[in-house]
Amino acid sequence: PATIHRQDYRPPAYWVHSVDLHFALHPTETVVRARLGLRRNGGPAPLELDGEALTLLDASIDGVAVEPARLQHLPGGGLRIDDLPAECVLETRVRISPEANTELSGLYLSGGNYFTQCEAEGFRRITYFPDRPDVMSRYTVTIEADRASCPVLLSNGNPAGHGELPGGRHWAKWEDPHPKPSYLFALVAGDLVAVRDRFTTQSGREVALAIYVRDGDQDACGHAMDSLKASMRWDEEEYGLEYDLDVFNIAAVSDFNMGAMENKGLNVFNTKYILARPETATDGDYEGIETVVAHEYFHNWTGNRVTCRDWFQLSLKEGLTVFRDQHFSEAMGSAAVKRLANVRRLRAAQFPEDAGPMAHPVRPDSYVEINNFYTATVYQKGSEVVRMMRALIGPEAFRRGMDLYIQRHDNQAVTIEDFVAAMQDASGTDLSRFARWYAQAGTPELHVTEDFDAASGRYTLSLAQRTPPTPGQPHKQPVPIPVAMGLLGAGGGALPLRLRGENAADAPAERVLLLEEARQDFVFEGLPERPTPSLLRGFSAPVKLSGLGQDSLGLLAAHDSDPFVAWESGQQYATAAMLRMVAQGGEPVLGEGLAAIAAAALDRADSDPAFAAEAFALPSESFVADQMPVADPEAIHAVRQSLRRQLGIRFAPRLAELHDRLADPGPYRIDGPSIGRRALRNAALSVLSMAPGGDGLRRARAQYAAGGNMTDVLAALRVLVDSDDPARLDALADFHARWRHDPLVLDKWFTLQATSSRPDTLATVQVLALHPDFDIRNPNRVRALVGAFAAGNPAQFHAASGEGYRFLAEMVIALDPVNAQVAARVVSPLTDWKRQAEPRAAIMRAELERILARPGLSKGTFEKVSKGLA
Ligand code: HT7
Ligand code: ZN
Repeated sequence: PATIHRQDYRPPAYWVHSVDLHFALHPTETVVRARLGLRRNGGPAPLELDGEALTLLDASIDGVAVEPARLQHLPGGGLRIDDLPAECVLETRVRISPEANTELSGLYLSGGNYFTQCEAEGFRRITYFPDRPDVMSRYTVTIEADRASCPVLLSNGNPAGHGELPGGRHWAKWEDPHPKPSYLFALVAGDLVAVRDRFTTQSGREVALAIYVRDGDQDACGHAMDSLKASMRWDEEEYGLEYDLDVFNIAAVSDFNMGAMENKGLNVFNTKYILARPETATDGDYEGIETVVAHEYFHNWTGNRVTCRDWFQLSLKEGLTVFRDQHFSEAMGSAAVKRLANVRRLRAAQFPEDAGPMAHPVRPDSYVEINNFYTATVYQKGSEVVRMMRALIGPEAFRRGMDLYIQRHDNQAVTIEDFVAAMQDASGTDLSRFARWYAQAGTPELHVTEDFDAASGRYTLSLAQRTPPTPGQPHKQPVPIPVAMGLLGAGGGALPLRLRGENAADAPAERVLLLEEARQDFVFEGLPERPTPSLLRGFSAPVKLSGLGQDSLGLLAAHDSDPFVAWESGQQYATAAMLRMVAQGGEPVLGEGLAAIAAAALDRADSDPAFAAEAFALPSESFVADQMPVADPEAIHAVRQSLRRQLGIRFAPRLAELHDRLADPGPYRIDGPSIGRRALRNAALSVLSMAPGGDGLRRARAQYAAGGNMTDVLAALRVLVDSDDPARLDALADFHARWRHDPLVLDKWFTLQATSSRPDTLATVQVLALHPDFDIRNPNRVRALVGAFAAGNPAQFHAASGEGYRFLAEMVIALDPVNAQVAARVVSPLTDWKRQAEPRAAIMRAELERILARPGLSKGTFEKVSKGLA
C-alpha cells in the first residue's frame, strides 16, 4: 500500500461549492444521487473523485449523460474525468449495500437502523466525491425511506420539509447552511425515539435539542442531556462561542468504531457514551459521558467551523478539543483529581506509544492508513501541547488567541501553523521553538540534579533534557519545557523562590521555569535550609522526570501542596520500590516508606476521598513494566499482588472501617464527593480482600448481593472474579442472567473476566470468544473481550506459553476482513515485542509474521504489523 506524505499536499483541482444528495434507503440496494456544483481551482486539470464499494449507475454533466468511456475508473475505486468546464454540475447515481457494510464506515445498518460514519474517509463509500477535508461545501439532503421501519429521517443542519410518498414511503429534507467537509456529513434513519430539551443561547437563539435512542432507553439519556447543556453554556462563558443552528441532534448506536462523531448538527454516539442509569452504569461511565458529549459539542467550533486542511493536521482539531473537554471536566468537578486521572491515562497510552514502533509526532509526516493515526499522541499529547502553550502565554492571551484563530479562519480548512500563528500574534510571544512539540516524536526525559551551599543559602537546580530517538527521527532538538515548581523545607513548608538577581521582597512560593536548552541551571538564593524541589506541578509538561531520591519523593508525597506532585511522588516512590523488588527476586517486603505513603493517603479519606483513592493505589503493572528496558510481566504481577496483600493485612482494621463508613448515605448521586467516596470505599474493599483470613470476600459477596448502583456491584464482582471464592461462578452466572439483554452491561461481564488476575484467565477468555453473546461484528464486544485482555491484563497476555499472543493473532486474522479499523487497533499489544525477553519476543514476532502473511490483509493492519515488526 502507498504511503501518503505531508509534504505532498496539493490544493484540490476543483472545489465543490454545493452538494445536493438524495437517498432512497434500502438495506441492500440504497440508491444515492449526488449533484455536485463544481468550480475549477486554477488551470485545466482532471477531476478526481474518491470512491469505494460503489456501483455506478449513471452520470451526467450539466444534465447531459456522460458516455461510460469518458469515466476513468481508478485503482482504489475512484473516478477520473478529463476536460470538464471550469464550472459545471456533475450528477452521479450509485448503488450501495448498507447491510453488507461490516466495516461501519460509510452507510451501514445497526439493529435495523441506518447510520453513517464518514470520518476519516467514509464519505467515498456513499458517493463519488473529492473526499478530503479542504473541500468544503453547502449540503442539501433528501432522505426517502419506508415509513413503518424508518419513521425518523435525520441529516445535518436544519429541517427543511417532509412529506408522504406512495407505497408507504416518506421523505425528509435537511439543509445545512454552514459549508463543511465531507467527513462531517451524517445521515440517521430508523425506528428511534427522541428525548427532547431546549437551550437558549446567550444571544437569545432557541435551540431544540434531541437525543435519539431505541425505544426503552429514554430513561437513560438524562446525564447526556445535562452534559450537553452544560457544555453549550461553558463554551459561551469560557470562549464566547455560541451554537449556530436551530437544532442539535444526537443519535446513539451500539455498533460504532470509536466513541462518538461530531457531524455538524447531528452527532452520532456510541451508546456507551450516552446511556446511563445508576444500576447499569458506573461512575466512570458517567464521567466518560460528560467528557465525550462535551468533546463532540466543542468540535462545533474547533473542527467544524474551523477545520483541517489535510489529515496530517488532525491534532489541530483533536488536541485542541481534548484540551477543551479536559478543561471543562476539571471545571465541573474536582480539578486536581480529574487532572491526575488524565495524566494517568496519558502515561498508560501515549508514553508507550511514543516509545514504541508506531511513535509519531503530534503532527505526523506520513501515513499509510489515516485511521491508524487517531492516536493517544494526536489526541492526548496534542492536548498537553495546547495546555503548555496556554501556560506559556497565560490564560488571557490564550483566549485572545482563540478569538483571533476563529475570526481569521471561520469556514476555512487550515493548518497547525495557523493555530500557532494566532496564539503568537495574540500574545506577542515567539512560539517558533515551541512548534517543535508538534514535529518531534518521543517523550522528553527531564533529569534533575541539585547543589546546595548551606553557607551562602544558594541552591542550584540543574535541569537537563533529552528526547530519545524514534523511528525516522534519530536526532532531536531541545523543546521548551515549562516547569511549574516550588521548594519545600524539611518540615514540608513552602520556601521563597528568589532567583539570583531578584528582589527578596517579592519572592513567590510557586513559579514556572522555562527550560529551553539541553541543560540549564536555575540558581535560587536566600534559602535558610536545604530544599526539596517540587517539580512539574499540575504536570506542567508531558515529560518523564528523574533524579529525585526516595527521601525527596517521600517528603513530597506527604507534604506537597500541589496534589499532582503529592500523588506523583508517591507513585514514583512505589515504582522505584517495586522495580527493586522485581530485580532482586525473593519475597517482596512492604517497607516502612511505602507503608507511610499508603497511611498518608488514607489520612485524607475524609478531606478528599477521591484523592485518597488515587494515592492509595499502587502503580499499575503496565506502568511499572514501562520503566524497564525489558519487562518481566509475571514478576511485576507477583510483586504487586504481594504488596497489595501486605497492605490488606497491615491496614485491615482501617480499610474495614472505611468500607463500613463510606457506604452511600442515601440514593445514588453522581457528584464529586459521592464519586470520591465510592472510589475510596471500593479501593478499600479491593485491598482488604487480598488479606488471607480477613473478611474482605464476605464483604464483597454481601456488596454484590445488595445490588444497587453498578459502581458498587461491579467493584464487588471484580473482587470475587479475581478470587478463588466458589461464589464467584454463581455471581458471574447471576450477573449474566440479569443483564444479558443489556449490551453495555454484558460488555462489562466480558471485560471483568478478561482482566481477571486468576491464572486460568486465558482459558476463560478462549471459551468466552466462543460464547453465543460474543459477536465479532460488534466493536464494543471485541474491545470488551479481546482488547481488554490484550491491553489490560499484561500478566496473562504475556503468559510464557505464548498462548495469549496466539489468541490475539487468531482474533485479528478473523476480524480483519470484517472490520479492519478495529483489527488494526486491537493488534497493538503484539507489536511491543522489543520490550519482552526471549522466547516471548520470538513468539510475538512469529505471530505478527503470521498475520502479515494473510492474503488480502487490510492496509491498516498491514501498516501496524509491518511497522511493528521493523
Ligand atoms: N472525530 C471523531 C473521530 C472518529 C473516527 C475516526 C475514524 C473512524 C471512526 C471514527 N469515529 C469517530 C471522534 C472525535 O474525536 O471526536
Ligand atoms: Zn474529537
